[in-house]
Amino acid sequence: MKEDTIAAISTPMGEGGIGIIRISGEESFNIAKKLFYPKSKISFEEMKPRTMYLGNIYDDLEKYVVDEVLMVKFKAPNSYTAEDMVEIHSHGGFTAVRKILNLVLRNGARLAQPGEFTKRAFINGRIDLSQAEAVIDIIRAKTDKALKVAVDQLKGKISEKIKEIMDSLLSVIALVEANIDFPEEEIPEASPDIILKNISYNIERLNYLKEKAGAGKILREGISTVIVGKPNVGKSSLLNSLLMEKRAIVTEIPGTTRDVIEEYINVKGIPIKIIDTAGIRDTKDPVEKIGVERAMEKVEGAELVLFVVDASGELEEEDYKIMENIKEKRLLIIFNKIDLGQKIDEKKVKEHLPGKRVVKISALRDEGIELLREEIYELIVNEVGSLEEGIIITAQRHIEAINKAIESLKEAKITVENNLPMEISAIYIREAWEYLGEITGDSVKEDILDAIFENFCIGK
Ligand SMILES: Nc1nc2c(ncn2[C@@H]2O[C@H](COP(=O)(O)OP(=O)(O)OP(=O)(O)O)[C@@H](O)[C@H]2O)c(=O)[nH]1
Ligand SMILES: [Mg+2]
Repeated sequence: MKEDTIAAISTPMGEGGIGIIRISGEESFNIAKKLFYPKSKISFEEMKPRTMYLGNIYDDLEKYVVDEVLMVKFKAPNSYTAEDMVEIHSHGGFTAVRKILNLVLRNGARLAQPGEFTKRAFINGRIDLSQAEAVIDIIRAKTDKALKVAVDQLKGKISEKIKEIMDSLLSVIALVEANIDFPEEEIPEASPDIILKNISYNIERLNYLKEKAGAGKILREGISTVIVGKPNVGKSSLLNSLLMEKRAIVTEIPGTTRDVIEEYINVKGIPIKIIDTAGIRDTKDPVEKIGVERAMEKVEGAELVLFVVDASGELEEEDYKIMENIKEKRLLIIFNKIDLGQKIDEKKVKEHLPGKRVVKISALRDEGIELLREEIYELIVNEVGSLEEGIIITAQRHIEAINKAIESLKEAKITVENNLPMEISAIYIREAWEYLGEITGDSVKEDILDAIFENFCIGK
């Protein structure tokens, strides 16, 4: 089936040095030819692929030069989508790029859907599905480490591992089927022993990938971390210190922060989504009350809580109430305002929050912040394991597919152990193969595809 020709602006909206319009499909060259007039007066056909040419984009109806641009053509299959493609690099900004896109559309292209260029790269077999997904992870990576994991995925490292396992499963399926179809022939026997060995080995390999997935999810999505405490203890000051920026309003008036403030920080490669909240107390002020409710909601959903107390004062009723609410969470206790001397009873705090670590800081003077970052890192790495070596699965979709494949293989194992006919085992093994194929795109359904590419931006 022939695909139509699509076009979109691939750079972000707004002022910039350049803006890029991308065209992909059969008509790309024809459309570009009508609009682009090279300075060097050579014909469109004479232009070499993958080479930039300077020229003008000319509005053929209104008869005027829209912009001076650079144009490059890519001949199929050597392009991002594996189709004929053209990129027009115009001056950035709101008008020129849009105007050129409109010209391209008027001359026969249709506006691309989000992720459609990457989807075509997948459909045309240039990349597999996990590689296509990596593209969006690269765009969204919040730290260097997250970027590295996504680039590994783009290079196909995850698909490689998964395909190895799929091939190994396929070899057993083939063996079983050969034994069923040609029982008389001289082929290796599909003994229960061989099948069991294969299944167990592949379950082990999948479990290994799964174990590392916790770290992957964190690298991809970050850890949502809520700063809580009663009013005026220095929560917003702590947020500002961690961000190294005066992001939140700080005053000596209790109840300053009303709304929830969210920002990302990078703690040794781990993206931390840090959330400042309203100080928690009983209040009659209707606005502050909503703030307190929102703070409590954020604590519910948090993966890490930074509980801030004013170490220069005594524990108060509100502190006890908050501690009661958060004691089950992954948590660090922050003694703030340590520059004023420590008056708080450390033993009492630890009694109420057993097993949790205390970090002493002065948000005002930026003291102890580096130590706090270390503590955050240690806490996370201790629980999810190293983020360093090996292949890391990051996408929830992949984790689910691996889980389902493991379940199917376990079923297969049971059937072999109970001496059921080999055909039955083969059905389960094939099921596992198909689940894994959802990761690479070998056996993926249309609705899953749509859901994946919907996440992309237009022009990618
Ligand atoms: N001495 C000292 N003062 C601090 C420190 N951290 C914050 N403060 C002061 O404490 C006051 C309250 O700070 P905020 O950061 O606004 O406190 P908060 O917890 O966000 O307060 P609410 O938003 O009202 O809940 C301000 O006057 C800060 O300057 C610290 O480490 N030492
Ligand atoms: Mg505040």
